[in-house]
Amino acid sequence: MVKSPPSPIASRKPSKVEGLKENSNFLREPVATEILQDTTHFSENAVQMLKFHGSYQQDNRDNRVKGQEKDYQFMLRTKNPGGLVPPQLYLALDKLADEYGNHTLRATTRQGFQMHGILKKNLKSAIATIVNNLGSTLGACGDVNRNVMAPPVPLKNRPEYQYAWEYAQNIADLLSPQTGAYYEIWLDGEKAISAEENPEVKAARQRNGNGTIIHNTEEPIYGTYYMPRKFKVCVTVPGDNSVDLYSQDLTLVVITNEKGQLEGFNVFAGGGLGRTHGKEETFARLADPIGYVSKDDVYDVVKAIVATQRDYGDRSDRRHARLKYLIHDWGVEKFRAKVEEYFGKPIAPFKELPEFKYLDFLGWDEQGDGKLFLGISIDNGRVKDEGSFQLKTALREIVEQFNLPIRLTPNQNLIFCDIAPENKQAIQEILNRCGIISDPSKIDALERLAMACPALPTCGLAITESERAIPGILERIRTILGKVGLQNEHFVVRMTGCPNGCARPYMAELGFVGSAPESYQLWLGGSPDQTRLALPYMERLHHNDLETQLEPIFVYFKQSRKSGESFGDFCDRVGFDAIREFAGNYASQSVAPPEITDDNDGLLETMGDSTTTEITEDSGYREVAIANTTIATSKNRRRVSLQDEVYSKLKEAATRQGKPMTELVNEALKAYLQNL
Ligand code: SRM
Ligand code: SF4
Repeated sequence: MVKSPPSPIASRKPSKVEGLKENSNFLREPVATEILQDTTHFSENAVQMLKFHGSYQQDNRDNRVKGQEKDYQFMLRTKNPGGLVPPQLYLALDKLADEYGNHTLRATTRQGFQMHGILKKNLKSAIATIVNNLGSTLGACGDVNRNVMAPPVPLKNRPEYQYAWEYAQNIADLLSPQTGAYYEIWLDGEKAISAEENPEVKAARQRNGNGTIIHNTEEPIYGTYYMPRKFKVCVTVPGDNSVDLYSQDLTLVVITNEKGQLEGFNVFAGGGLGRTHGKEETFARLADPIGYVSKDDVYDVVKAIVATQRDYGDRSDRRHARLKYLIHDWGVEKFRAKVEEYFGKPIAPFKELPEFKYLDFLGWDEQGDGKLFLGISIDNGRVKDEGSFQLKTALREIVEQFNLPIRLTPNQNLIFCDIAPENKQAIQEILNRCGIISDPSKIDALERLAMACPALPTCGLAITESERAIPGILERIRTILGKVGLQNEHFVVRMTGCPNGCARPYMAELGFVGSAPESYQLWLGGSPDQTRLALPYMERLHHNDLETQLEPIFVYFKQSRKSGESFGDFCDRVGFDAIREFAGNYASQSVAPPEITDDNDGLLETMGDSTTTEITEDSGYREVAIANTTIATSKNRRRVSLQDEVYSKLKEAATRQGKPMTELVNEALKAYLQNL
């Protein structure tokens, strides 16, 4: 029993966000007041509290113009335990993306959906629509338990997978904020009809396990101050690391007996990836094994871990507030001992587990009950229609016609579940018509395994490009591999626009972490199954230097790898000193410089803080790159010369409209060409 748990904000000077939580009346204010105001955006204080409701205030950074108001818009994130998206919710999201958003949906790295580009005036209607269609955004962001992850594959004949789904849902319910604020603000006080809560979960929430509960508040588990920081949980099964289990605050691994009956859970805690460049005291950390609990005790141990972090987590420095720092500072023994005080008994020793493997479940397969599932790869999670590639249309048609539930995967892909075999052909025809590849062996393996975070233009924290850059970077990596005779090689590449680690780059075999405009910190040595942290090999790799830097490493890999050894395992085994020495002595086999180096001797014009338009000067003519605005799509760029006079007018119009010049040129040309 914890005799007198400390007041969560008693220790050092609490951070500003702690004060905002205290004054929010359980997440109501200032959001409730400001949502009624006819403005384009919320105050800074309201923005902090809005996160708990599942929304971020953002602005389109491509459209920033000095001296003008930002192009404010909102991101909404759904919470889908185990990635489950019922068909009704999917259709509602698809429609909302067109009505209020930017016509795309984005499957996230934690099995949720994000929608970007929503205006403040439409936020209430969008959230209400989501809730009325069996979804929720409550607690998708903010200092609470985030979406609970679980392996997405619907293997109906593997009971451990069913338990993982069940407990992911139950733990999400257990730790869901109890405040009425969400329904008051977004649904005028009407609680949406949702499935009856599991009575066991309800009882567990109220049970006063040795100080885990805070009495007489709207939030029995969280109390007035909620958590010191975000808190991330996953539930998985032995051997299945589709969830990146070592990167979570709390991981439960289902343990069954020989008959497939649930016995209990192994518990890991203290994983987390966010860090800040140049601040050694922030770091990515793998979760530690803590022990084993029987199934009857699982809610109490979860509450005990949450209470330990709630009461002892750092509330003065948000950079040091995640559970990983508490465990790092205390050590596992002290942490376990404190958890046991809240838990009321010792935690049993960890049960032996088989090795964890990364699995992605793409393509057609049987789910073990006579039905089929279909895993579809989504590049960086972006569901959109573009030219002959009509993914958004295909997914909508499939859900409309066959009413299929979806499981989002932790790798930004999705799985259609419960497909009657007789519908396979019709579904395949829709995919073929919409240009969607369903056979995973036909997808480039680098692309299949890769992930990138959204970064520019929506993410306010992005230092450089990620989602828009990775296609070009992967293609260039593929070219280098081909050049050095590794054409069939593949490994896990992940990219983020800043060190926060949203696409979990520190677990990749080759990680790119935005460190300056157009530059990335390079991380090497993670394992193909995401069971080991990578390490920073290079602080700042300008994208132009990709070939020069990677070619020697790939050549060394080719020459010195053991049979069947993966790229990440190789880098980990030989170590960075050896790689650097080899690279230092390496005479280039002259990989052709990428087109972009030739392109880049022009002047880069920046709007706001993102590079948007590339222009070269040429005696009386200016050249404007006609394509997307990113470095990586440069291979798709075509250069067109404009007369000075036209160029000046274009520039003026772009400034006036707050749009990049490339966008205006593309719009104008499209309109003109249509009429030809
Ligand atoms: Fe993340 C902040 C996107 C998974 C670590 N993350 C953000 C914000 C909200 C930016 C902001 O604070 O202004 C990003 C919104 C960008 C945009 O325009 O949409 C953002 N994070 C994402 C998503 C959408 C990336 C994706 O490619 O899918 C993921 C949403 C998951 C979900 O559905 O809940 C996402 N973020 C992650 C993960 C991976 C995970 O959870 O498995 C991490 C690393 C794991 C971890 O938490 O340690 C992650 N995001 C962060 C951090 C750093 C946290 C830290 O401990 O330091 C921030 C910044 C912060 O919290 O201050 C952040
Ligand atoms: Fe934004 Fe950084 Fe997360 Fe990418 S990693 S979405 S740039 S916060």
